[in-house]
Amino acid sequence: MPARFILIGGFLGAGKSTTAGRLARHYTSQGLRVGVVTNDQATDLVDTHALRNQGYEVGEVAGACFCCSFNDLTATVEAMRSGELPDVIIAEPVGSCTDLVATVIRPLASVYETPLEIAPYGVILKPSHGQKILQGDGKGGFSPKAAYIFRKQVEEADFVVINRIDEIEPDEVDTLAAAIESEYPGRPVLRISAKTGEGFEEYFEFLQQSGEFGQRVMEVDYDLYAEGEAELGWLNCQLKVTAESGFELDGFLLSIVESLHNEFASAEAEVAHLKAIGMSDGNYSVANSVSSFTKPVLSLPSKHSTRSANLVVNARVATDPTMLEESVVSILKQVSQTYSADFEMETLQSFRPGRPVPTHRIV
Ligand SMILES: Nc1nc2c(ncn2[C@@H]2O[C@H](COP(=O)(O)OP(=O)(O)O)[C@@H](O)[C@H]2O)c(=O)[nH]1
Ligand SMILES: [Mg+2]
Repeated sequence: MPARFILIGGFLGAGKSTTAGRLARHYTSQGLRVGVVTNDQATDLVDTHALRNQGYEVGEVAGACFCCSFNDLTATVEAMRSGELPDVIIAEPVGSCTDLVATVIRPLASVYETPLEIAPYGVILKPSHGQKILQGDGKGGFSPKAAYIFRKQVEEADFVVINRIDEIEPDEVDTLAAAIESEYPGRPVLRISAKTGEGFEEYFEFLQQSGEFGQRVMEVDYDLYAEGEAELGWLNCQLKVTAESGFELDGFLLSIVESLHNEFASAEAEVAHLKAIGMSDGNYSVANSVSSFTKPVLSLPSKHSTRSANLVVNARVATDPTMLEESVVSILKQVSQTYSADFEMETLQSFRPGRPVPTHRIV
């Protein structure tokens, strides 16, 4: 049996990683071997650490997106389980990527020599993104170029998944589903909460279908796409935090994300995603902010206090990467001081994503 390949599309902060964890748990509980592949333009991914800490086999394609480092994607797939393919491969692309049918799915089907069974390609939506872009609601938050990428993501999907239904009223979900159906006819719309698990039975069933999926090749204006991606400043860093008298991991992480969130809100720099993971003695906490308009949350508390922890912070914000780096470093200093802790920066990268140049583009 060829391995089933499930690509989880969706914008930054849509809920892809949370969904990947839930799918992985589901297939693992059925006795299937699951491999997850994460992806980013830089190394040190919160997502990779978060999924590994859940006990999954995670391969990472770091340094460029799947489309631009296609051979790294296939090599990562090969390397999982020492060359023996898992039964299910769950892949999470970079949230600002689109054109994945032509540059990832089609090449996997026709260039990659190992046969894979391509599952229906679903794109996850965060309702507030959908409402802003497809229903034209609400203030700011999306530049026209970012909105272009978002729309293209939906256009190439086999089906669309409205996430976070735990947070919104059913009639709001209906309105959003109607907006998707009217703008993109023929895409089935599923409704889930990756947080509570609601709607996943239907999602699992949907993914089990066999057929000709991942075929919606589309036209993409690569200039607009590149400009949209380059509006974001990108930062990944890894650090070690120590405090002689100990510190609370949850509070520390949430303080970092909240302080960054507030700083960018006052600078009117739109947050696309801020995330931080803290790991210590087998415990881990995760904190997230997914927009300037929603409250930062401790997505995963550890209730752990420690004298030392390893942290990874990833920030994608519509601002200059130099300013982003200054803000992150200064907030890490402030928060450490508040907790009477010290930190040592181990790696730090900040940049604007370069123009996407896909390895293959099969139309
Ligand atoms: N309330 C709620 N929060 C969610 C849901 N799915 C994801 N989140 C939260 O949204 C944030 C971003 O999720 P993540 O999976 O990292 O998004 P990604 O960037 O698409 O991978 C995290 O804080 C998650 O805990 C959901 O269904 N409901
Ligand atoms: Mg993610």
